[in-house]
Amino acid sequence: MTTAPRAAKTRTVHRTCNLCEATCGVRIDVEGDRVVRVRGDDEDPFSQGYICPKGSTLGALHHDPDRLRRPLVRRNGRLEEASWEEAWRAVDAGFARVFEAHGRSALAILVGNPVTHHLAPSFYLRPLIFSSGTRSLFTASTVDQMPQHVVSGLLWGDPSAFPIPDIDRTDHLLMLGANPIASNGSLFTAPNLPARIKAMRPRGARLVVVDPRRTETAERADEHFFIRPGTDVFWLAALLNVLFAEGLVDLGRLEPWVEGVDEIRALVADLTPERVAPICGIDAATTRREARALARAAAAAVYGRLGVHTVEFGTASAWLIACLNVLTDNFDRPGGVMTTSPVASRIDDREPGGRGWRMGRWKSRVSGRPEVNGELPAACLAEEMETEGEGRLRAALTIATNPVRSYPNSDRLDRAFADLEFHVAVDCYVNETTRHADVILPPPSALEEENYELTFLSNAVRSFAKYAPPVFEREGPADEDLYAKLALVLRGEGPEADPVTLHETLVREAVESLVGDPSSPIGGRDAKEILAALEGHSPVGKLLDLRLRTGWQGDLFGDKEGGISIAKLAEHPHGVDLGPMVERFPARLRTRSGRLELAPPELLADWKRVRAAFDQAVAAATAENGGSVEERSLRLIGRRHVRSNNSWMHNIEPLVSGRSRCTLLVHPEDAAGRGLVNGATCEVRSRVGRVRAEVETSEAMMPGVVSLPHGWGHDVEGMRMRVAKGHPGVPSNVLTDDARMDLASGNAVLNGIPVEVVPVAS
Ligand SMILES: Nc1nc2c(c(=O)[nH]1)N[C@H]1C(S)=C(S)[C@@H](COP(=O)(O)OP(=O)(O)OC[C@H]3O[C@@H](n4cnc5c(=O)[nH]c(N)nc54)[C@H](O)[C@@H]3O)O[C@H]1N2
Ligand SMILES: Nc1nc2c(c(=O)[nH]1)N[C@H]1C(S)=C(S)[C@@H](COP(=O)(O)OP(=O)(O)OC[C@H]3O[C@@H](n4cnc5c(=O)[nH]c(N)nc54)[C@H](O)[C@@H]3O)O[C@H]1N2
Ligand code: SF4
Ligand SMILES: [Mo]
Repeated sequence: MTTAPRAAKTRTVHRTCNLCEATCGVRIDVEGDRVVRVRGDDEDPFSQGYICPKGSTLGALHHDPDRLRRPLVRRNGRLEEASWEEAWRAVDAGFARVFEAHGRSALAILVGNPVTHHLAPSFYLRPLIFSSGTRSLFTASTVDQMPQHVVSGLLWGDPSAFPIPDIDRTDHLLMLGANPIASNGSLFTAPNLPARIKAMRPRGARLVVVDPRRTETAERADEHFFIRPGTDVFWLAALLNVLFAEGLVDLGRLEPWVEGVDEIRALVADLTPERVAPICGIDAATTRREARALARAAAAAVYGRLGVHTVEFGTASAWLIACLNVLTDNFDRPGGVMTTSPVASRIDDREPGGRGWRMGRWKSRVSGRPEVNGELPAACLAEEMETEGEGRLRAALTIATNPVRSYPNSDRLDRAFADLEFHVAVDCYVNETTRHADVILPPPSALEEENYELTFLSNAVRSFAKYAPPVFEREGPADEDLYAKLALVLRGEGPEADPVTLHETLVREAVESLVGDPSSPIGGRDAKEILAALEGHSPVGKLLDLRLRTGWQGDLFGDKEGGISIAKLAEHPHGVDLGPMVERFPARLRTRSGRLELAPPELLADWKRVRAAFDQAVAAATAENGGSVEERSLRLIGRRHVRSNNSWMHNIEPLVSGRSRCTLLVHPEDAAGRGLVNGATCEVRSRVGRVRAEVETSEAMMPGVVSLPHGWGHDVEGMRMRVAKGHPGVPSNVLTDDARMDLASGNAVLNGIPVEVVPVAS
């Protein structure tokens, strides 16, 4: 045994946890090549020492023996370890075969959630997709937040400018369909939300939560209202109705810039709190009180997230939420909702106006669904794989995604994957999806990479920057080498192609475009000088440094003393805080009109669908038989738990130990009416599938609503995740229906699924 004195070998590093959107600072104690302890970083000014149970397992993830370190290649039907050379030859040959037989449009590229937590994909995915020549791109966005992209794109012309609730300064936060105590926030990066929420009450601010389950967040709120799943859009309309009816509309500073107020008034004119009450389950007096509270608060924010986006009227809901914020003078105002000013971005606000934003530049082959942000709906993937004809998807490149657990109607998708001719996965596990792959290329572990949460620091309530170098030496290629090589192989340059060629091109092009742009802060400078200043960094390091140094807080390569660069951030291992969100409108408007378009034609057109559903719901509610069978069925929603992360962290023992969390929550009255017993097994049936789950009766559920978490169901042939297999749970997306969609954005419907629940005889 070589047990040197502990103190001599221990080092402590600081970085940002990359597991969810919260960007918590962590302190990692390392001995040799082992992580011995992960704690919250008390000196991180943004997260202030907070850490959740997932963050503490960063070491366990790195050391997980099931995490892939070498490529796997299918030989005689079985995935076996191979050299990188062999893996690249197999990738090249497989793609070439498919392209020759069916053309490039036969390839689907699927991108999942974890890519947003790594630097390389931020810079390399776009060239990779471009090299592939396919338009069949699917990402987690259409099982998540696509409605918000559409609303941001159409209303203010920038699909990635999200309205972020300014939690630290608000007086009233109305939160719908979000449970940040479990999720730690989404499109709302604010580490340590438990403390931020707790800080509201002492300063007299109120938190109101609207959710069909009395969640962990609802428990901490001043008020909680149950709402029937999928009906938020009607309730939001009723809030707007009250604002108009009671003369509470106030556009404030942005008044000269807002278009479409009369259209919104007309839209909601007959949707009174009284009319929507029986549909939503929120009584009229409460609705009126809440509308007045929003209008009267010194600063209020309305925030809706997953539970209002992943429903049939996700876009309409996101739209009305934006309208509420604008019409109560709470848009782009401290304490309301604001857009962010990320350190790694320029602030190009000169004057309102721009090229606008549009969707539908191409359509999906089978159902004709429009692209949004260059993507097709996840809910269309299976039909695109199954349906014969020109353009049928026959191959897949899956990158950090587990669609067989994350997408709706997942059993159908499982079969479609099994039937593909070729599948390459970039993934660290052999899981429900990657077990179908012909080649799996493992990425480096997060601790082997540089760390800057580029995506989520762009959605943060404060302008914050934090950079950390890798903790450990890499065992395999860098993430950017992997993406660059994939791009080159897809382009047809063969398995020997050298990624360095793409690295150099990307950096050179990025520099040239900035120095060639007179409006850029380094416009007119010498490209050679800038390139020389970036030397010494890795390829992604160069691209990041360029973004930081030309950002609004950047050092402009010597022109601004004390400005931000990687070198500067290296002097501040706990991060640099540059203040709260700031007002950016009207200058930030990028619509063609240069106005804030509250009533864009695309959304007015979609409203017909909303109205039809409302009229139908009213008819059903007043029908003597109590409505159609569908109306009487239970509605299934999901839920998150702080020890889970979508589908992939169940292989870490401390996160799954103890009682199974994958239970069907049922209100005791619903249970009694159906003979369901706490702890017993039931069968949950939907239009597309059925699963067996353990019943857990809970008063926290709204009657008529049941809840099953997603991301479970690990007991399948061919998976190589030993811990997860011992805690399998059941897959909820077997029940979600790919025929339902938020048609305005293509987003999948994952909440409010009609289900029947019956006891299973033991
Ligand atoms: N019913 C229901 N379904 C849902 C949801 C829901 O609430 N209810 N939520 C939806 C949402 S919000 C989302 S974002 C999606 C998520 O959908 P996905 O992104 O498809 O799913 P994840 O479970 O995050 O799977 C991540 C995959 O990346 C791999 N991975 C982990 N780290 C890395 C890495 O560093 N590099 C690479 N290359 N791979 C890595 C994991 O092994 C896993 O295969 O699921 C959606 N599906
Ligand atoms: N611990 C943990 N953290 C995570 C994740 C995780 O899996 N685990 N996933 C990450 C990802 S990818 C994302 S996108 C975020 C999501 O983060 P959040 O947006 O906070 O999502 P959830 O925690 O799923 O909360 C959604 C809430 O919507 C409610 N809901 C369902 N249907 C409706 C409805 O029709 N109306 C209303 N008003 N409410 C409804 C549900 O009961 C649930 O409480 O979390 C991220 N953080
Ligand atoms: S809340 Fe998110 S970022 Fe913070 S420690 Fe947990 S997983 Fe990591
Ligand atoms: Mo997500």
